[in-house]
This record gives sequence, C-alpha cells and structure tokens, in this order.
Amino acid sequence: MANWPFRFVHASDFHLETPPFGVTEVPEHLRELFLEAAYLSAQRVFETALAEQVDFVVLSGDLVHCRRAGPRGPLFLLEQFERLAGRDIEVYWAGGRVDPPESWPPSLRLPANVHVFAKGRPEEWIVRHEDSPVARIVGASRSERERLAPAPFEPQEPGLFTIAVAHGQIDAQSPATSRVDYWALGGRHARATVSEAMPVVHYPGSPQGRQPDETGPHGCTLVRVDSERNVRLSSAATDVMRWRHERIAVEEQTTRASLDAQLDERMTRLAATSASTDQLVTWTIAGAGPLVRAIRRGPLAEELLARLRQRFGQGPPAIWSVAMSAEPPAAPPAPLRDQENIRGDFLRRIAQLANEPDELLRLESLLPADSVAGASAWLPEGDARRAVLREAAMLGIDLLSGEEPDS
Ligand SMILES: [Mn+2]
Repeated sequence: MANWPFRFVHASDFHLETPPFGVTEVPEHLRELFLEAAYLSAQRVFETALAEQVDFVVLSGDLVHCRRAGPRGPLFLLEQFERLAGRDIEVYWAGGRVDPPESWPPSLRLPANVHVFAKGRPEEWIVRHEDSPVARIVGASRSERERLAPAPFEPQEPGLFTIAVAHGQIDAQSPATSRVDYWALGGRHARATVSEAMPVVHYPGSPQGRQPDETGPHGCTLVRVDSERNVRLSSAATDVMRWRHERIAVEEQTTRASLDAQLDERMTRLAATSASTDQLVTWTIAGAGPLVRAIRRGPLAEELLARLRQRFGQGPPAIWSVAMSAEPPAAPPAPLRDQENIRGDFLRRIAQLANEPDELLRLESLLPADSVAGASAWLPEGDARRAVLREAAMLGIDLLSGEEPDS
C-alpha cells in the first residue's frame, strides 16, 4: 500500500534539570555554557524540527524533572511547543522516569498540538495529510509497576505505518513478528539503533552529553519515511559542548617534548572535527617509562594540563582538557614480580587474582574494626575488576619500592 511520505523528529532525555557534571573545576569562561547546555541543546532539537519542516515530533521521555528544574523547565518546554504550534507541528510525548504525566504543573496548560500519552494501556493517534491517514502513533508513558511489553502496542489492523513511543527497553525477541514499523524509544543517553531492519528500534540519546564518559556527538534523529515505507534515519547534532576521551601511548624513551608534540597534534585534529562546538577532553597516557610514572605520581599531569588549557582551552571554540591520568600497564614488569621480596609476593598474588576471575576477594578483615556493621569490601567483576587489580599492582609497586629511582 502506497504511503504518503513524511518525516519527523525523534528525541528524548533532555533532562533539563541536570547540567553537565563530573568535572572537578569548571573554568570561568565555560561556566555559563555548563549552566545553559541542557536548555540550549534541547532548543536545537526544536529548531531542527522547524528547519526541516517536519510533520510531527515524537518525544520518548525524560524531558524534565519539573520539581528539580524549577519553573524554568516547564516554561521553556511550553514556549518551544508553542513555536511548533505556530507551524502546525504536532508533538507526541510519552513520559519516562522523571516526567510522568502527573508531574506537569497543572497551572501550565499545554497547547492543543501536544499529546501526552497516559500510563498503562497505550493510546493511539492518527496523523493525517489533508484528509488521508498517513501514520499511526501508539504510545504510553512509563509505568513504575509494569515492564514494557510490545504486545499492547500492536495495532489491531495492518496497513498504516505504525510508530510505537515509549521509554525503556523492549524485549529484543518480539519485534520480529510485530506490526509496529518504528519503535521510538527513550531512556538511553547514547544514541543507539537496536534494529535497523523492520521494525526499526531506535534510541536518539540525549541531545547533550552530561559527563566525561558520554563522549562524541549527541543530538536528535530525523526520520524520513518514503512512499514505499522505507525508513531513513539521520542524526542531527544538537550538543553545545562535546566530551572526548583521548588516549596516547608512550614508551620508555619518549621524551617530554615528543609527548607535548603528540598532545598538540591530537588537539589540532580535534579542533578540525568541529569548528563551532566546545570540547572537553579527558586524557589517558598509556605505556611505560618515566613520563607515565611522573604522571601517576608527580605534578606532571597538572603541568601538561595547564599548558594544554592555556594553548587550546580558551577558544572559541574552546578545547578544554578536563583531566589526565596514567593507564596502568596490563601486567607489572616481570622482573619485579619474580623477585623474592614482599613486593614480589604482592605482585604474584595480584596476578593470581587476575587469572582467576571467580576467586572472591575477602577484604572485610582489612576494614577498620569500627567501620559500619555489615559494610562489605566489594570488588567489581570483568573489566572493572581487571582495572582495580592493575591499579592495585601499580600502587603496590609505588608503596613497596621505597626510593629506588628506577622502580
Ligand atoms: Mn534519561
């Protein structure tokens, strides 16, 4: 059945109540940007909808925690919704964790173009072009009690292109037999397309990365559906600051001048990737040698950061270096481990724990006697366990090596 082609913006997780975080110190010239980032990026979502002249906008939850954001949050959304109303663009909004429908201030009436899905049984709206129906939108706000199940979103009859709007995860198995063409999901802050084939299952992610590990561009998704019902997704970046993680490997003989040159080169490359967006870089220096030891123990990291901030951090666009740390080597140097001394014993024990991921670490006896009753010393699993053990090995080498210069 031929379909009227249409397009819409899919966005979620504005979290207007949460400014970016995870930085020990925000420099004066970036303070305003941190405070405004959540709003500026959300505003760009609406500007994308207007610029692309979309038929409608689908919002998959976690837009604003009204109490935490204060009056500015809902007033901002109201203003944006009214801009869309002025261009006859409808909005379909399914609430998530922080924005259940009942949390919206009753004194602020939503304009008629905004359809908020209730919790529980999904509700259905038909989008029309002139008088003919072009798409069906089935949505529900997140319910605390029930798991998100795909079955209630299934339309009774096939035919119309169907968009299901919800916040959360759907069972990866079930979409195969579904009559839903596009799952517009929210709740993940990183953009992700879980299924590209029909039905498409997509999370647009948050319009703005909030913390150092939310790296890369963030934005919303422009969805185009053609007359053969093919779906084409394109991402529109809306973030006003972008987090980066950069790793540089050095060797025993790497000099400070050569490390500086590598850092500068990486910075120049980052600057070229985006001429207009401020970027926040977390550095990891990996490998071995005196530079890595100096970053781990001494003031070198602060020195390098100060230089990078001064050269590249002022902008515009600013490329601000947030932090720098040394990545511990995968295994401590074998000669140290093979020595018959306390340090050797310690490193052999660490290696043993690393090789036996199921072995439990009993650390409770090491806690002070007056520590809270029932407190347990807990070691994570998998990659996190390996990282903790690597750190412990390096700390052991530092503390058990005395003043030997070459340890
Ligand atoms: Mn969220």
